[in-house]
Amino acid sequence: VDETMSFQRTIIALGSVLLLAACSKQDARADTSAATPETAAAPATPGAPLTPAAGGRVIEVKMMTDEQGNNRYDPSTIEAKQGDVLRYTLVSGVHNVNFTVDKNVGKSGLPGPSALLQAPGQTYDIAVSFDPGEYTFQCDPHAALGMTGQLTVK
Ligand SMILES: [Cu+2]
Repeated sequence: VDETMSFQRTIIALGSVLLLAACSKQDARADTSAATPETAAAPATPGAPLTPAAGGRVIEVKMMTDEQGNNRYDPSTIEAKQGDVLRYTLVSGVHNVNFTVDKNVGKSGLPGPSALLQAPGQTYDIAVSFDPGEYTFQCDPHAALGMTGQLTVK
């Protein structure tokens, strides 16, 4: 009787080990497949040049400090559709772009604030991949001086 019991225990223990091994193998496979698309979609460097989706376009938004000393985006009102690319281009001054969370309550997929652009000609690309709706963006150092913009995503 003792021998039978111990044999049964061995079988049960062996079964558990095999089950564990099968589970951990499956987990590892699931992790790999989940991580791959995310890695591929994320640009290597935030703001790095992007290619619009098929049928999309690049929309250039100039960032400048004009002759009168006004800090502004040109244009400051933009319409875009998902798949387009917003290309913020520094013309003069030092500026950034930040889609303000407080003015975009409830919106998902907002890009984070960009770094300050300091070299004329420098660009910062943002893929229009967020929800259709109205968005507000600003230059953080000049927001109080009115350097803000509106984006409508169709
Ligand atoms: Cu600015």
